[in-house]
Amino acid sequence: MASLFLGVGRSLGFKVNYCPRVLVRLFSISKSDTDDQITDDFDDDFIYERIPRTKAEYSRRNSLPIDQPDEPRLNRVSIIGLPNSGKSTLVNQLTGLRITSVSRKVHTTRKNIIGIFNEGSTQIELLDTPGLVKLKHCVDFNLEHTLYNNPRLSAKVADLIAVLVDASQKRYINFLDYETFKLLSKHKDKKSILVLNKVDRTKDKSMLLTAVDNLTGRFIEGESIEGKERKETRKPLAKSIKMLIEETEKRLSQSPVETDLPQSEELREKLPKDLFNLYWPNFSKVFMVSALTGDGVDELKDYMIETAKPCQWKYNEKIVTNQDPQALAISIVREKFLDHGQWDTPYLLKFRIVTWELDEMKNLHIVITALCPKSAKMISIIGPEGGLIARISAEARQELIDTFNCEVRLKVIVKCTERAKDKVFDSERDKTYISKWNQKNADLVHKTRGTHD
Ligand SMILES: Nc1nc2c(ncn2[C@@H]2O[C@H](COP(=O)(O)OP(=O)(O)O)[C@@H](O)[C@H]2O)c(=O)[nH]1
Ligand SMILES: [Mg+2]
Repeated sequence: MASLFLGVGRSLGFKVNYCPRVLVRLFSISKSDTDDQITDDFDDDFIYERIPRTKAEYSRRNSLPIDQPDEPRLNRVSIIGLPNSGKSTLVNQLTGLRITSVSRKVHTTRKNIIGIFNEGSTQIELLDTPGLVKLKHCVDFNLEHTLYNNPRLSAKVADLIAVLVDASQKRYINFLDYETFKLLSKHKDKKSILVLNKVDRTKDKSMLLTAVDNLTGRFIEGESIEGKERKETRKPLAKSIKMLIEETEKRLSQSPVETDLPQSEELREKLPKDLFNLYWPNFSKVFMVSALTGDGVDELKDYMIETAKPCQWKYNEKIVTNQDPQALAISIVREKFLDHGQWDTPYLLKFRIVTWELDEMKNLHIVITALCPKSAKMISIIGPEGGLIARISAEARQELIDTFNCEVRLKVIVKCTERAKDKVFDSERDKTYISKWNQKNADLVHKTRGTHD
């Protein structure tokens, strides 16, 4: 089997590091291999500070009773914002753990992910959400419904809505986007805060003040911002914005998926010419942070703790996330494919855990397959001579080490699921290409450097 694999690898011109023992193990995977090999380190003293390493440990933590502290307090914080504004980075920074995936590409977070941290008798539940997009966007790009529903769902259950804006991008700091405005209108009685993120990338700090003015309309909790030099230029709470909020609420009550700006003739006359001049006058507070470096994040954290309401805790103190370790590992590998892959190719991939073992030395052995439905895309996933997949694997392995706080041996297998007969060939090049990929067991196995058995 190993030689067959190597033959295929060589015929495709890829450099494949291999070790016969690994391949034998790889090709003789049985169902029991996919279960966690339970080495129960559940009683470790460090258990609070890290993410569970096995599904068994994850389930056991979840089944623990919740010990309520004296005078417990809880704050459920929904973190919403446009794709790439840094929501997941912020959740990781606030929890001090690598709970959720971060990537330069959009739509890395596909559904709500919960991160939890406790401070004294206060529990903070952070809801990391997919980027806010219009329904039309989800339909056009055939995205999962969770991308549309989940941010809206999280705002519904939250005590505090934190709107994250990428302050390093001029186009985001001039006005609030309508999807955010709509969500805030729908929950206008809830506490909300504005968080300007990526301040480390903003060289011109006056831009940040302009952003605050533009996004709040110079209003905090509906009141004008007081300030000597600001007073002169302060604009009154525009009637048009009040009307727009009312109109938006009315339309949302009729149809919760309404996505366009209100277009009624009467309203259009009264609204500013530039309908995109939106702001939210009811933010309780504005924060300027760098989720990446941690600048300003402590102030935000303190605010979340201060505004927590007396309420029973929802989770046992040992629980840090609702993500099971295998889902987390998949999201890390996907994130690396997204970071390095071309165009939309990485979005086509489906991931499966083939092996997940925690050995007695507390090393994790993970094998993940990436299933690619299109043979023509394989080359852009693997890269010339397998260079890209090597980089992806190495980076994913490092992230996994940081996440699980232990040594990780990772193998990533890219497998093409397209069958030749399903494909209409349109060129000689395609024919040879596909036939190569459809040879029996034409999986490309990449063994991450440093993982030789
Ligand atoms: N320079 C800088 N980059 C950031 C900051 N926060 C997030 N990023 C980067 O922005 C990109 C998107 O971040 P991510 O957390 O995935 O955004 P999300 O889509 O809103 O969850 C990633 O490349 C992050 O490293 C920040 O404060 N400063
Ligand atoms: Mg995200």
